[in-house]
Amino acid sequence: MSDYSPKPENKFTFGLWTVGNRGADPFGSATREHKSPAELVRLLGEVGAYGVNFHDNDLIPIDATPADRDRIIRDFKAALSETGIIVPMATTNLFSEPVFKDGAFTSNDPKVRAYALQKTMNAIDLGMEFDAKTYVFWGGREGTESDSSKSAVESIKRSREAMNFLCEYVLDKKYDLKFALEAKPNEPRGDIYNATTGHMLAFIGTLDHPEMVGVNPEVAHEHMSGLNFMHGVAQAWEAGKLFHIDLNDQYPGRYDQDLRFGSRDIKAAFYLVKFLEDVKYDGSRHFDAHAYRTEDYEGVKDFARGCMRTYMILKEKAAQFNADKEVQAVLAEINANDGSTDKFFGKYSSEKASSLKAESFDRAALGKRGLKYEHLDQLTIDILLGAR
Ligand code: GCO
Ligand code: MN
Ligand code: MN
Repeated sequence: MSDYSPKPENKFTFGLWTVGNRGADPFGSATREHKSPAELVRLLGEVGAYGVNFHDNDLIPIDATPADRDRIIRDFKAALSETGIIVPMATTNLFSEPVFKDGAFTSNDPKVRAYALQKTMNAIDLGMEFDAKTYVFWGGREGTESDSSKSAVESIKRSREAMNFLCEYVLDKKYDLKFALEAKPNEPRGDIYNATTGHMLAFIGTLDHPEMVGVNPEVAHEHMSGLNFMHGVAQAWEAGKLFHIDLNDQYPGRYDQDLRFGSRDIKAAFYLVKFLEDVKYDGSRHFDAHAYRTEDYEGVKDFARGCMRTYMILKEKAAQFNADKEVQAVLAEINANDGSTDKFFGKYSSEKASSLKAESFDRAALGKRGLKYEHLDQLTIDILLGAR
């Protein structure tokens, strides 16, 4: 029997808001009692997680007194040192309070935009108290229901101005911190700006300090758009921008489900895990999901253990795929190269262009070749279903 238990090197992390989710939904109130941040850290310790992430107000309630703040931080730090759990990522809640009902950095009201910047600087300081290395920006309210209300161009400019300001803040304070931007197409807004990881990658290129800023793609957010998540992750990776990742699952076309990782689309989860392991991604594997509303805290532990276990099983399956002789033989055949066209690739020259234009290709023969992808896909399915 394989060992699927989580190891520190797997860097499995959970947000306080994930295992702390109390099961409320738009139609019903909480089904689980409140647990303090310190209690949640102990729960994470029990299931074998490596790290915990938080929004400023997951840790310190927005109206906490300085004395509350000190006590919460003291208890939280004690739980961290007791369990060995670290804080790799922090973020700001720029969505719960009514003040952010029309966005934070993109609000039409300059007072709201200024307050959002102030709140974020304070939240960055809080993250640095715990030595967080990545700071996530998820603009849940940065969008519209009606496009008569806000300018889409102005909103991008405002987002850019905010990111530039906050990058300078980090540089000014000499913090060792990188930003990771998380896209989502909708929910809670009707439509959210910079809707996909691809939009975010393009946006990052327009910032004053693009080197400080990467992305935090989330499975559910790309599946909501009907996109192939692994492709977005691969593009971010290739651009050197995969700074963090949010793992969960989601049926396309439904409400934001935040399902346990790998519980819906096993095949997509497999290609994702295989990708992350093949390229040796060494950042956090953050499970941004929550237990069903039906669960008590034992069920929350089942949920958290399940996220990590499925990842570990798929990691083993990826190794099996890579070691499978038949799979590798098909891949070698698909990628065969007799070298005869090598001279046409690489840097452009006008000689190369002329010789390529003079070359003749047997288009019909090239088009007739069967590629064996059906066979390869069935081999993959056999591996996933345990039939190989
Ligand atoms: C969501 C988002 C959030 C963010 C979190 C961190 O759909 O609600 O995924 O969970 O990831 O706010 O920035
Ligand atoms: Mn989400
Ligand atoms: Mn997320």
